[in-house]
Amino acid sequence: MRIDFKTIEAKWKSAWDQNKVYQVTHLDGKPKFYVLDMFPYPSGSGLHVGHPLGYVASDIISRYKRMSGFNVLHPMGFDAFGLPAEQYAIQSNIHPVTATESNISRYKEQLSNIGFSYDWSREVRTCDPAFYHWTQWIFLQLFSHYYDQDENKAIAISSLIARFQKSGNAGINAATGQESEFTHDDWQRMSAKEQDDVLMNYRLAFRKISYVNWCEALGTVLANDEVKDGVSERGGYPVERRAMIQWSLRVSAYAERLLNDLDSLEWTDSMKAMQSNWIGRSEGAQLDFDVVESEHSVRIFTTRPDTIYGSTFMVLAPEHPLVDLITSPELKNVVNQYKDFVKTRSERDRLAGTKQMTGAFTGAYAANPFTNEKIQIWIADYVLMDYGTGAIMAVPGDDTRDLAFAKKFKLPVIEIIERPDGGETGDRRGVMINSQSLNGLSVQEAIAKILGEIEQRKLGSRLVQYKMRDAIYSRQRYWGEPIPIVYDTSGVAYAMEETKLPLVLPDLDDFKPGGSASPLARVTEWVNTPNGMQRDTDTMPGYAGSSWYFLRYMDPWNKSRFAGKDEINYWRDVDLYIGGTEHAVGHLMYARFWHKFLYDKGLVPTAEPFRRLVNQGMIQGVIEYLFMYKEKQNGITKFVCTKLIADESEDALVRIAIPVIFVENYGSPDSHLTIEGIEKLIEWRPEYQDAIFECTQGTYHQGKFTPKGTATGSKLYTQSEIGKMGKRYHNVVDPNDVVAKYGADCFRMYEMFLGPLEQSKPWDTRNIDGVSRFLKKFWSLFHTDDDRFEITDEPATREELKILHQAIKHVRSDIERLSLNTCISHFMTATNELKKLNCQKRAVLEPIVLLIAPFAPFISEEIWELLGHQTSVHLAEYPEFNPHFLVEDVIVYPVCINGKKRTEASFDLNASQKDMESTVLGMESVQKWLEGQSIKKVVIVPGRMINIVI
Ligand code: ANZ
Repeated sequence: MRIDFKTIEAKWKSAWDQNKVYQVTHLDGKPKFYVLDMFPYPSGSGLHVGHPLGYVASDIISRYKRMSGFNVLHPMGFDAFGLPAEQYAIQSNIHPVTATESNISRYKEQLSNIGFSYDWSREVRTCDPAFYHWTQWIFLQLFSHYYDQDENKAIAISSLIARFQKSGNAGINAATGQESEFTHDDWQRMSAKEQDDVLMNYRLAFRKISYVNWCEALGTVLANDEVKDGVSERGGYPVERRAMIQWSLRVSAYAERLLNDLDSLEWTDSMKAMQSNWIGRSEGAQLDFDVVESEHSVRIFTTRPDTIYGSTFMVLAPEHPLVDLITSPELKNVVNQYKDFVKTRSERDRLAGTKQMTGAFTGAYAANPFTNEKIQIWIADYVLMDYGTGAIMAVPGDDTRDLAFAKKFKLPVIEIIERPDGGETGDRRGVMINSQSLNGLSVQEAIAKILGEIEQRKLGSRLVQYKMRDAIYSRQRYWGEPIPIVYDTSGVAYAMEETKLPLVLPDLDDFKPGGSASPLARVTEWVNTPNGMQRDTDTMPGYAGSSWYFLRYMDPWNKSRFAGKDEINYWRDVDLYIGGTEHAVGHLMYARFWHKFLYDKGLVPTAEPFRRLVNQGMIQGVIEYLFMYKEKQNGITKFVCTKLIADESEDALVRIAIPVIFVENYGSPDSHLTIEGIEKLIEWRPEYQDAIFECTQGTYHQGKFTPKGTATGSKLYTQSEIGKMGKRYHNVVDPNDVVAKYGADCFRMYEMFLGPLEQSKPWDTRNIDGVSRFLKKFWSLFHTDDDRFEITDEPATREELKILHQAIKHVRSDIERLSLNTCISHFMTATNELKKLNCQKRAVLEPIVLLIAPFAPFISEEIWELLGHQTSVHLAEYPEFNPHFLVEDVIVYPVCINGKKRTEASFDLNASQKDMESTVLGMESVQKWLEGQSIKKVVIVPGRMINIVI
């Protein structure tokens, strides 16, 4: 038995294309169902078997819903702008346009091999001007709106300007960075540039000086979620904090709604938790501490105002504007040195823990407003400038970081809480002590009481803070959407005229990053507009296009709008979104924010874009790690290889996840490392160019690895681990290879069979043969041993129908739960059972083909045609489950003639013997045995058998 899957796949791929089987329109009249995959960025390495895991699942659901009477929108496209695409272009020295184009072709070829039911006519590419026209347009809408906290929505900036003209900014309750108040007179007196600066403090897309993650090697600013462990996520290059003028999006204005609306979503609890932690709502108070012998005061944010009697010093963020104003002259040098040190610290380092506290005393003092005690003002990197007010009252009595800091710098500690047994610092349990009016109260009571006092004495006010930052929106790179803003000679920013969009990215030969200015700044003829303005030269970040692409799929051809009203009102939102957890915050947060903004403008009908979200697990591969000790000698890094010993001190040991290529003993604890392994390390980390590699009996020196000794010597020690699959780990499996060997249906089913969708699991081809054998067996239900298609129109027996309906019941309920691996098991069981019965009946097998069609689209389509159908199986109706066939009180009786089984008959458990007898005698399959014979008697053994004696 052989399935010629290559021919079958080629035939149906082109037939589906030609007949537009998967194309949809919003005018269909059926209920809609929108199934979306997180679209890929087309990297140079193509897809590996891990990528399609989610795509296969969403395709099964799409096909199932389509066959269940829904009009299914199932599109695909490419997130083609952004750093990865550009890095690839730079590395391969191919222009991003060309590289992106060819990467997309490769992806499409790989995807089409797997038989997905995408409506390719709706494909979008974020780097296509027809698409980014609308990315730019939405950006301009954000630019021309502010967030009104009284109305709780975005409002046009023109109405804000009208209010400024009338009464200044008094009484305006907006999400803003504007601190000072101004009157209508002040407003009128401001220059155009000053007014522009004020408006920037209100706009939802705005420019300001921000502390950003600057990556010199990549030549751009990175978002927080693009930085991991102080280095860039892509490439692992060092990142430093730098103050730069940048575009940002005021996501924080939507923090409360982004948090509250999580309740309405069908997402996993862990995804919701990640979102709400990122938003990070904290209730507390802000209050002012006067700086002694100065006109300044320091405003702090605290979630624990109850601890104020224990505040024994203050800490400002080193970037705090007050630092220069209050530092005493003799400490200026120390303070400035410390500030320089902090510039090299990533935000992650700064929040890393209490082990290595650093800081500097400013020489200034503040007065604790409740005790009037004079306390020292310090600066330290554990206080961040862009959270709260950038300053804290330090309470070493109930805060671990403040305590570690106090211990290190010998600052006073006052115990303010008597903790119960087992109580811990900061757990908010216990009774207040040493706190005057608060003594004896619980933490909660004390917070309530002191808040009242703070407000009554006008020392401060209640404040809700969000950890979520405004998203930096500028990149100093070439491969992104140009920002459609122009500046006049005084630097005032203007939105480009909407009718002039899209602002097309100029075609540059030299697109490499250079310093802190974007490559676009080099194109003076593009920068200078005919009417004497200058264009913004930054581009938008990678997440711009992905923040709204799902709306474009609804109407990708629209030239006058981001998508037509009717189309949006029909498709509304995404019913099922499948993608990786790596987007738990970044993409999903930005997309929700853009959507809410569009919702405020009445441009989309729902407040949330993705109703149900499912995260597929990762398919993992085997990674080899190399263990080495790193030590510096005379300025040269030296790596000494050794076996990993569990209790080695972590500081000396570097575990470098390098792509090691093995020639022998693959995967054993002491595999050999080849010279290629070392070369890969240097390619990855050129700064180790001159490092010396030493191992027990071999040396690696300046580009040469000279094994010494015998064949058993010269080993570097490695360890295998299950981890990510990726080019950099040399463990990629190309789906094309699997499809070529086993066929697309087998590939799809095998990916699902690996385990529950949400779980991560290693790619392990050992069991793929099992799935392949199953498909052959399934095929053999319809074929004779010599491969002839053969099917009968005989009526199905009760037993066969039971197998069928058991399968329908389980598969239907498992699909709905997205438990796709168990569906495969049900197919296997049903196939085995029907094979045993030698069932070749259309009445049973035809519904089974329908049932399996979403999983194995090619084979099922081929068999469907062989069964005589002229239209696609994928447009047929999904089989319905009939409980009648599973009712166990129906008994299938073997009907025997003179003790020999000739046929079967089903009867209710409580059917009368008389009825059974007459029914059996009337059956065609019985009568042919009775012809010309006389019946002696009919013996019925209830529940067991019927025997006709002749
Ligand atoms: C006094 C205090 C006493 C605090 C105490 C905590 C415990 P969450 O809950 O994360 O919002 N803080 C405020 N602004 C900060 C900044 N810019 N950088 C670093 N830390 C900052 O944390 C709020 C608490 O973190 C605030 O409450 C403040 O320390 C600190 F027993 O004030 B607390």
